[in-house]
Amino acid sequence: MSRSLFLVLCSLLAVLSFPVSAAEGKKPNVLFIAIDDLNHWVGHLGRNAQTRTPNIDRLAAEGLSFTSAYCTAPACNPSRASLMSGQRPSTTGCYTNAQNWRPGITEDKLMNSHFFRNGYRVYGAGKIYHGAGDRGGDWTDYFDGKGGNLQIHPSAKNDGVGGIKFYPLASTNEEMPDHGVVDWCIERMNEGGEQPYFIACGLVKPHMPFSVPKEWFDQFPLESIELPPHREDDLDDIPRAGVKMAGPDGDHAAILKAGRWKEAVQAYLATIAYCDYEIGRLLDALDASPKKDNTLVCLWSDHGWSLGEKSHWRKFALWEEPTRTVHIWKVPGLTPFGKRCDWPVDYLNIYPTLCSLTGLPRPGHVEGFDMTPILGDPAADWDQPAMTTHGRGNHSVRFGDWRYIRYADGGEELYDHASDPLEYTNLAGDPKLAETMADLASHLPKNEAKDLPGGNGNGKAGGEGKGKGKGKNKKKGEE
Ligand SMILES: [Ca+2]
Repeated sequence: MSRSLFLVLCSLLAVLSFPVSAAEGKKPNVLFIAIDDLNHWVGHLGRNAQTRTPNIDRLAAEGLSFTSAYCTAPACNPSRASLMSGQRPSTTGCYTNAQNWRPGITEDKLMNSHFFRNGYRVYGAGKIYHGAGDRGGDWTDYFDGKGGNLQIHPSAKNDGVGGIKFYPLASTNEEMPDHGVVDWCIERMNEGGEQPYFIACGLVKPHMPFSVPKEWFDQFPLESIELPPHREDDLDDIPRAGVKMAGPDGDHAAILKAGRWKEAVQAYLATIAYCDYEIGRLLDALDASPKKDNTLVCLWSDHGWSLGEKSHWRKFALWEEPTRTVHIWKVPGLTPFGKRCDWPVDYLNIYPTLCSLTGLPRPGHVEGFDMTPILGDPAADWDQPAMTTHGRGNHSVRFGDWRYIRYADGGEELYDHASDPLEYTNLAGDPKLAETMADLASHLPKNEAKDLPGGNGNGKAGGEGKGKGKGKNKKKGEE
């Protein structure tokens, strides 16, 4: 055999044996894409027929997309602190945006610290943790991606309705903060060197304000916009604590009064389309990279978003819209092309799965489950529930066809996704389903960590302030 043929065969074997090669010291690179406030409105999930996400759909076509992926907390700060530490909010006490997670989570426990201490070049950009400039743990380098002054387009009526902010920009794509974040990540991706990389690229769109260059709004003419499916009486069968989370007298009443529901939907779709464009630039760069075949991609968004379903807006609740997200893995040599996995999963599984795929030791504090078997075969057995917590004592369990919600005051909801995917009919009062509810409830956390300082964790208040924790500011200063 000629030497060159031998080398070709060797390199072919190395590619084919990935991710097994991780155990042999040739660790894969990790491209970790974090999106902010993107719910399940991506093309390939089919929940919203008008959304345009060709690049996210392309990644799904090249890998495995979870159709029932859920955040562990429906707010930026607790969701990200949980995902990056591998611990539930009920373990750490970080339940709200107003809390600093640090008293509850030591920085050596963070995923980026773990990769850094195990030989990776760990790069972060944009929003990985909550809050501008918050970059917990160890990083090789970090780019905060602060943008310049963005200009509102003259055609904008104003900046939105109350706390729901939406308007087109006169600025260009290149002036958007996410653009700089993606540019910086592409530069890191193209650096030489043998040391594997972990690039955490944190985009801040489609988070509010739903404001992107006007060209993106123009792709979604207002007269074509359809409202998301909803029922005006949907809250009638929901317990008091759930109605309080929905807050129908707040954002939704204001949007209805202003008559601008469709404009808000248009703006969210425009902002999603812009976000997808930036992700496309990142994926194009990876495709052109010589490290493409030894780089795994993990894409997630920190939680979902409601746009008027259950008379609710934003995240901060336990139903399908605020908790369900887009979650895609592309692992060369492991994930099948273009497959879907319908098992409910939550983001606690990301940390242990990344450890497994890269051959890193799994730290003892990490909760959650290694998803490697279902990444390779989405039909393989999986018997773990997905769980979401919003404020101390309020939880949602997704398991099989069911969603079970229990609030801190004992209020309950039960939905059968096989017959009611939009969660219109609360079955919690049906005595025939008492055993089902008890089974689902058995998965709830046995301990509820006390709230960390800085914010009321009962789900009623302090969820959105920037460290102020004042209940009266509930809908202000969202981040
Ligand atoms: Ca209902």
